[in-house]
Amino acid sequence: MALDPELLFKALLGAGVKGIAGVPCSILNHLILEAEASTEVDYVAASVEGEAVSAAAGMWLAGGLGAALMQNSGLGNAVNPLASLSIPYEIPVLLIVSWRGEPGAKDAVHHYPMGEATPGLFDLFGVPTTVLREDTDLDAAVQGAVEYMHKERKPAALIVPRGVFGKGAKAEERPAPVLATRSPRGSESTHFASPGLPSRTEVLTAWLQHFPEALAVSTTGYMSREVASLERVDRHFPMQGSMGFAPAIALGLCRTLPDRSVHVLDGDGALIMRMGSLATIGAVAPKNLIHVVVDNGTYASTGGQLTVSPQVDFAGVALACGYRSAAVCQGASSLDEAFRWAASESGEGPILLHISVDEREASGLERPDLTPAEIASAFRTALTEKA
Ligand SMILES: Cc1ncc(C[n+]2csc(CCOP(=O)(O)OP(=O)(O)O)c2C)c(N)n1
Repeated sequence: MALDPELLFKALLGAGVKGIAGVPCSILNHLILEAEASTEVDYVAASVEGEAVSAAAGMWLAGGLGAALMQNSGLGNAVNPLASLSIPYEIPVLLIVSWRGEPGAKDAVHHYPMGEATPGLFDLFGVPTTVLREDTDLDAAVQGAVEYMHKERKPAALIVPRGVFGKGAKAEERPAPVLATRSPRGSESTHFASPGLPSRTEVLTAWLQHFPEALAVSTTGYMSREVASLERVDRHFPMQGSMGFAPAIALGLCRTLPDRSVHVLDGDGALIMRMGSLATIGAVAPKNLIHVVVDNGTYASTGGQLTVSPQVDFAGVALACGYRSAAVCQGASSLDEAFRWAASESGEGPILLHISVDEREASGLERPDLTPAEIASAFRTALTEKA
């Protein structure tokens, strides 16, 4: 007899899963409908599978427990945050992955290569898997995976083959998308301008003065090194790895801690890599998110190669995606005014502040002394103690 997706959903709730972020697969449709309809779990429709893993990681960092749901076709999109965030930072994330193209089972031809590779991919990264079959005890499977995750502080995966789930009760209940309410807001950003651009150091120094108590996630590369060198506090998460997914981690924090103001310190290269996060954040619209983009027009951390950011109006894109307000700051002596604006808008987010900087770099930025796992632990403790 087929498994009931509602029972899997209940097993997830019973094991303490508080949030799910995912990209759909038809095999997981009923589980998603359960999650969307439930008030007991927070469901985030992610733009890409790596964003789902990163948002679920953010949920754990904020003291909760998150699951990332995806089709195995999207495993490739999830590998980077799995390999460079969840595993090295020891952030448990429950992966719920459908299994298209399972060897020996009938499926569309384009699913077979990934279907064959799927168990091996998890093995490569040392992620234990449980394949759900029709006779699986769902409570035991989910509990087992979650206990392992808590004990080992590692991700674990539930693999869902085609056909094991019957039709759930919620299939007809999803509300229709409300396309008629869309309104383009691309031209409403605020501008702060003055001669001469600041350096990243000047931006971060001003940011620390304006937001001395902020919780923050900073992006891969020099940004995280520089924040940590200016002020190393546990409520900053100087992320390395998972390039482009600092906003997704912050989204997970925002959903779990809706009363805390959460800042993202992003780079132009990183944001361009994962622009879909603007759409996800715009739709979820966390009021407590402040997204600061420090734009030097380059990938400074890898030697200063040019990005395509001069063509990109990040504030306009953010507004068009549903951010509540956005501003552009071009000028060293406009920084204070821009951060005062951000402070005045905080609580009415998501907001984005796009700051142009020149290419001056601080010298001798060291990597943090702590291991990634120690940084993640300290961050989680700082957030949960004060929440
Ligand atoms: C997925 C991935 N691709 C590439 C890299 C290498 N990398 C690390 S930092 C970085 C540049 C980031 O550029 P940006 O976000 O503009 O910040 P900046 O270095 O200019 O401060 C790159 C390409 C990486 N770590 N991960």
